[in-house]
Amino acid sequence: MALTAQQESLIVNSWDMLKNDSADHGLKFFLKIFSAAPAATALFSYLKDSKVPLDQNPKLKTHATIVFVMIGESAIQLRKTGKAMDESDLKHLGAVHFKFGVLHEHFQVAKKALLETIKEGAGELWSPALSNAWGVAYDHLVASIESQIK
Ligand code: ISQ
Repeated sequence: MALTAQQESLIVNSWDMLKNDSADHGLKFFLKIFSAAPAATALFSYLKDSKVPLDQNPKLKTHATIVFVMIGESAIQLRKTGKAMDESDLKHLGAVHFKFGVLHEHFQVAKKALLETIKEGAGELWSPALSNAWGVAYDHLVASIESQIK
């Protein structure tokens, strides 16, 4: 299902605010995933030999920021273009997730973590409708990535 105009404006308004703290939200998003699925830390080479705690790892923060911004920008461009992501970016993301054997249930763990992060970050802008709109956009992105994997 595509985004409605109302869902789009909920996303645009909240992203305007959330993107200003992308690094903190991104890190929080990743930490939530790792607390739900500790084995996921093994996917990141830069975490393996690291002695610093996860929440103080600068490489993790940088990577988490990139992923969080990518998800946000994907939601923003969905209504503009009808696509969650450019073909070439999608091919790359499909290949990476295929390589690591990512399954649908992993994406669901990340969805829960993302929606919790947005709830904590959106403050007064948060509503069930906002959460639902982000969920719809996220599902589009995941469906696009999964279409590359299958
Ligand atoms: C894969 N893609 C996005 C975020 C992630 C967080 C933790 C583990 C794997 C991930």
